[in-house]
Amino acid sequence: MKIALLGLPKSGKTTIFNALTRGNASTDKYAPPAHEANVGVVQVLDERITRLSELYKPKKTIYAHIEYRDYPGIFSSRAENPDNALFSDIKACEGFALVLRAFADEELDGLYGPADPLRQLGEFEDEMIISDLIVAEKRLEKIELGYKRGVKTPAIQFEEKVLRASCEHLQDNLPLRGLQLYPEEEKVLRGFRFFSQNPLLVLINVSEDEYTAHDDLKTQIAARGHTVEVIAGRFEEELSKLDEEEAAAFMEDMGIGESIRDRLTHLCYKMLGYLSFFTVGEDEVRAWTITRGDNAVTAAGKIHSDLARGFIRAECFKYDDLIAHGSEKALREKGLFRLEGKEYLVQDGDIISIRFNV
Ligand SMILES: Nc1nc2c(ncn2[C@@H]2O[C@H](COP(=O)(O)OP(=O)(O)OP(=O)(O)O)[C@@H](O)[C@H]2O)c(=O)[nH]1
Ligand SMILES: [Mg+2]
Repeated sequence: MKIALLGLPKSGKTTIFNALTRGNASTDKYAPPAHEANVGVVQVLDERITRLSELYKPKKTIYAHIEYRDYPGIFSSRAENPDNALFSDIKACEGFALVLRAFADEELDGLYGPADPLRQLGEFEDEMIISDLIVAEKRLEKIELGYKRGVKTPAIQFEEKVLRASCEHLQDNLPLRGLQLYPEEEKVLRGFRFFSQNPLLVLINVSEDEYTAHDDLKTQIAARGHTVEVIAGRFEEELSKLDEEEAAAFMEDMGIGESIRDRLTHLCYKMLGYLSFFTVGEDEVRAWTITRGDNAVTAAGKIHSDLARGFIRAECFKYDDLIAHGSEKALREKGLFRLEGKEYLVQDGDIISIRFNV
């Protein structure tokens, strides 16, 4: 899973990136925008995989992972010419985490205006909407040109209709994620990977002494349909440099229950509607990520395209049942070992083995 860390200049993206990845990327206050993203990978330390690995003692244990991509602050009306190469890089990410600066800093306030998270959120959404509008209008111009040359198919006309509706919506300054679409329309738009179609995980970056002072803001941002979390960025960056025991003591003082890595993992899964299923065996215990509502064939395809192509059945049992009853044998005896067909909707915590024939 690729998550883009986005936000206005100097909102604390790299600070949070360092906290997440235990990295050491520069957070120089005066550095000009970088030209590429900092990239770091964080394991999803799902304790269910750890337990399964203890049970099956496989040769390999593979956790899921999240790749965080920390982009320079290019989404601002003040930003100099945005870098188009970065735009397509960002669009390849599955989820967007937007960092808002809520900590005061005399110099940053002077350069970028006071830390006003709601204004930043508005500005960011506006920039996304404008970028999308430019892309949609360019495509419409091309379609028009095609019509003049006699290129007019039902598919292109359908695309035009969907794009016109999208443009109207964007011109009202509304993000595309709020546009009601039929699945076929959705399919047309998906190809463009419009920015404003993505859900946002909003991270309110506060200073340590204001960690608990932002409940109202959190509620307001959540009311706009975003997933939201308050993060004391610089504090978390410092925590990431400590050993676990030391960090735990500081976290307790602050009332932080889980590491920033674990908190963001849960939030990203929630925002994207992702869930985990597992495969187990002597060779490998492994976590796989799919979207809620995906069926057994889609799950099979994650493992290997042959498994989806030649899918016969999914042998399936629940992680919780395995832990409760101790072994696959006990599950079979209790009738908790199921055979599921193509349409079965995979559940979080399913342990699956695909029967297939190609
Ligand atoms: N007080 C305080 N300062 C912070 C916090 N987070 C970041 N900073 C400071 O803000 C400045 C900018 O932080 P960065 O993490 O580099 O911000 P950025 O969003 O990556 O900046 P660009 O990539 O240049 O847009 C640095 O001087 C950080 O030390 C925070 O939570 N509290
Ligand atoms: Mg940065």
